[in-house]
Amino acid sequence: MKFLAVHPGPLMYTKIYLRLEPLGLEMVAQAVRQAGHDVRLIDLQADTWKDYEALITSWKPDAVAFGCNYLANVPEIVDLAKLTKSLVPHAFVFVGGHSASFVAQDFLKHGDGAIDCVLKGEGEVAAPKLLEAVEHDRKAITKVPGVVTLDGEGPPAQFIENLDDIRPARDLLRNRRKYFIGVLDPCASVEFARGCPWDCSFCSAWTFYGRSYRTVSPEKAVEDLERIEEPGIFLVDDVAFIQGKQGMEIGEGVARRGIKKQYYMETRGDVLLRNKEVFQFWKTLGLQYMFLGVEAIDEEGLKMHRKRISLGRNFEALEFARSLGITVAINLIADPDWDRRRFEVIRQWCLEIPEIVNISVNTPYPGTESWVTESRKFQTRDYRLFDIQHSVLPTKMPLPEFYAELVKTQQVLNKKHLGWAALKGTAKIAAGHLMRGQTNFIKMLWKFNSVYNPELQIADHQRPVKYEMTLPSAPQEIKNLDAKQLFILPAKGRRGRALDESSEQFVEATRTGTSI
Ligand code: B12
Ligand code: SF4
Repeated sequence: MKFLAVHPGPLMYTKIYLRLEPLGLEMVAQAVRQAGHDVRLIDLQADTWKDYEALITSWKPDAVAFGCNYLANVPEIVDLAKLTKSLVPHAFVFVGGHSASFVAQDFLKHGDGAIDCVLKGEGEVAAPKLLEAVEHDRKAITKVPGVVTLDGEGPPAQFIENLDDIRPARDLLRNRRKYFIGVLDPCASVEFARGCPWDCSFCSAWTFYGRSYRTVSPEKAVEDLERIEEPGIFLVDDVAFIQGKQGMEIGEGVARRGIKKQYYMETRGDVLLRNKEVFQFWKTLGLQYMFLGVEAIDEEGLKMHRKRISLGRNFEALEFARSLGITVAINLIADPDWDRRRFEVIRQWCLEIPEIVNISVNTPYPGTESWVTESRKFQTRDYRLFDIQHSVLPTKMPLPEFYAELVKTQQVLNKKHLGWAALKGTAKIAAGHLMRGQTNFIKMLWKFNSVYNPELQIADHQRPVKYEMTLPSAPQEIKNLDAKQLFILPAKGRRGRALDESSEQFVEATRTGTSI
């Protein structure tokens, strides 16, 4: 069969900092290719709708699959699916990915017949099975693990047996030079581990994978890195190097083979402190940027997000990261309840520290505990506003004032890190990029003010809403919630986590202690 995998366009705010390759979709594409199909992939972060139309009308795929990791992309994907059915009516159209898995029924409803099914969970096992059913026995579609159709749901989603079995189909992307994150330009993405053993209330990384945690073998990880041409590497793992041993083994392989790259990774403060020697080693291998999900600078905020790490430990982790001599970015979550004073405190704090600070807005997402326990009334049913740059909950200050404060805070950070200030500090890097014809990073430095603007944010709330999302019926109390109900992939308990006993104990001690 002719199979086309499609990644939707960029999100309106994050696009100025980054554009990264659709790794999950490349995994699905590779699994389908290994099953003997003719496969193509188009990424609308780097190509246009016109390119997409031209491709489907000329190539006429038999199946078209959209990847939906981000909730804000739902309306675009529904429109793309409708366009696809109108131009290639014989094509079987389906959607998968992180967010699609949590809003499968909504997708089918909005699709109005243009979306044949949603495939929940990991796509590597299910997508080839689905195509087999589409080609040979349409009735068997409802037996595919994780499938959701208007006629009913299939058996539970299925894990890929071993992450080593499939490597991403990087060769299918035609614009590889367009992928970057900050100064890592161009940049490829890699995966060393999948899932997260913690259970933060605002996050769906753990619910999607049933609180499992699996690793790629050091040999495969090193092979993957060796094949990549880009000098920058973005590690997609939710929490890098939870298991110190795996980090050391991959690092030793990288050193042995003389692989020279610059790395960006995300981790938790407590993991950084626990595995100091691993991060020190990776600094010598090219670790340049680290993102720490600090989330709050007061104990009350940390408790609210159930991060289970003390403020003291987070600050200690920041100190250690600084001592490594790498650039550290941290994330703080702004709550819609924040008033002017709170924003001011944050602004002052941000100016006192050398780190890059990213501010996101507390947003309950489908699939998270917050989604079902949040008792404040959602103010919108527009998927596009669920991008953690907008407030979907009622704000204490009038909304225009909330955005004015938010953008003022982001502007302070922008002045510190983007535009001329950044160019001064990164002039050598920028010149190097220009010489290689890489302009993604340079362009980003001046885009901030045209994108981050309180009036534009308010205007986003006033756009007509074509597809309204289903909201939770009534807030549940946390004590009555069975987190397993949120899982997409079934929980395997302890055996689902590739952690040695001491790492498992460490995770247990630092998470909230749900019984799963
Ligand atoms: C890496 C990552 C990023 C990276 C890169 C994203 C990119 N474009 O590649 C960065 C840091 C840049 C990022 C940014 C953001 N992210 Co992010 N990100 C992730 C993360 C940690 C891993 C994604 C990943 O690559 N995994 C590895 C690959 C192999 O897995 P995968 O993509 O999920 O694909 C598998 C399945 O989903 C499925 N699948 C995927 N596509 C398809 C398609 C079909 C047809 C099928 C059948 C199956 C299928 O099969 C794949 C293989 O098993 C996830 C959390 C998570 N663990 O999933 C959050 C996550 C997706 N991000 C999230 C958010 C909120 C954001 C931001 C909005 C945050 C911000 N500060 O603004 C931005 C928006 C980025 C953008 N698109 O513009 C949320 C999404 C929330 C939501 N419901 O919308 C998540 C779930 C994290 C969370 N804590 O809740 N992100
Ligand atoms: S540590 Fe918490 S926020 Fe980070 S990926 Fe795991 S569950 Fe999500």
